[in-house]
Amino acid sequence: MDLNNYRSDLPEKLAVTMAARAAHVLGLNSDGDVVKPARGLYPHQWSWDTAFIAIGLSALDVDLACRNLDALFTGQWRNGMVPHIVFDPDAKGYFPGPDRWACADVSGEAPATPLTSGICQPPVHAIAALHTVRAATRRDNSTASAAIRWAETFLPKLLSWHRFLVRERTDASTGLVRIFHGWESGMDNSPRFDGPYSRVRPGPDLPPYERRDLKYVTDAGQRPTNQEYDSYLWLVEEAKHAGYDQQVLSRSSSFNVGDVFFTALFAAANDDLAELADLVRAPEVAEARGYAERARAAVAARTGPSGLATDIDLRTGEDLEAGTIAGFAPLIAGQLSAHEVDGMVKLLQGICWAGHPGFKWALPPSTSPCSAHFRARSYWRGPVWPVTNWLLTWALGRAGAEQAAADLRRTALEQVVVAGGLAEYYEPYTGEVLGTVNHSWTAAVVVDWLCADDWPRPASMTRRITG
Ligand code: 9WN
Repeated sequence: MDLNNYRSDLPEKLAVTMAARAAHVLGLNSDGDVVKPARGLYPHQWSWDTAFIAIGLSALDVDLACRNLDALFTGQWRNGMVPHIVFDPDAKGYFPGPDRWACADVSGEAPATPLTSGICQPPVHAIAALHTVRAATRRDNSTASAAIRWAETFLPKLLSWHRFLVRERTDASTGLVRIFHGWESGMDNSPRFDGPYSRVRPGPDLPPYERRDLKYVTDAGQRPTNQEYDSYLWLVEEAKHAGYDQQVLSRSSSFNVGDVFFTALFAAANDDLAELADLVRAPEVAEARGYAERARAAVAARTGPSGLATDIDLRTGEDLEAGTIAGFAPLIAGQLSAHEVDGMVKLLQGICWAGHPGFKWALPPSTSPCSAHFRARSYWRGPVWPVTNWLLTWALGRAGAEQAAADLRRTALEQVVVAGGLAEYYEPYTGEVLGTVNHSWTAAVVVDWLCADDWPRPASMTRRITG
């Protein structure tokens, strides 16, 4: 078969090969039990990556999925925050590393071990936990009951994490989750944050540093700029200066954004937390439902007539209209009417998103090609990210838009197969692989997509991962 002309559904043999390859990538990126995002560029454990990785692993090895989530939560702070990075003491070469964050030195909330970063990332973990438990219940009885026992131990950690977001991060006036760093959104250099970053002024006392990311992605145009990195590092200094105290930061941080996408994921995660609590007969079902409703209402309040939602700069009150994938927050938050879902699907498939006539694949890019901020090769400013495709397929399926979910999933898989690499992100016009080429969350969502379609799964896939 000529893969360059490949346009139809994956035949079974190709699907199995692809799933095995994705499983192999997860194995390649593992250190013991822990699957890191990518060798070289990201050699530690990342927060929301781990949730997506667990979603993929749950199709292969439920216990391993649980162990990855557990490993991440060993870095949970006393105040409940799940840090965006849990550092592996043996892995070097990522900057900023634990010394630069100095969390345990300046905050009594941070664990002394493992060492972590001092910010967080979107709370996909409850979604991953429920996904994992559901995968287990489709297996044999002993896998199912082991997963339920695990969920009983994991639930208090999830609750403490969600309570942190409510108590320390929910902005009283908008109800949105506030973030103090673009890294917290997971969409680091998205044009969503151009306004807020223009107000971050790195001081002359910014300690010198050397970027390590450009050793692994040698085309600097695919990564954030040096100027952006100065702002990123300056915000770390500000957070350290505040002793990572969330209330101090809400007054002092020069970056303070009400993030609609983070808030939407928080709504969805609370729906799943409520379901998980119900499954293990815990009393916190109503509490989680309340958090979900409030987060969903906050997203709805930021949704304009187009149906897309807009972040807000909480320092200035400015609407951060930038035409990015984060606008689809209402779809992620869930519980839209059938009419609203239909509107979202039309937008998603329209010419300003997946249906742009110049695109190689009908997939939504991180920033709309109709936006003046669109850059086809630059990280979160334009490329297509499989992980956001997964979130959209998941949200569409949940909203009952099954055909749209299936179309998106099929096209996203075709892109990965034809490109010949499980890349971090892809160029929308050409489909070229960008960033790192063996990225774990891409591999994880591919495994989930393939297994969700009940394509056969060879036993060798599990062996490759568990060694
Ligand atoms: C900073 C690991 C992470 C993802 C983020 C993605 C990128 C880090 C970086 O990689 O961010 O956290 O160094 O660029 O933007 O979403 O979690 O895959």
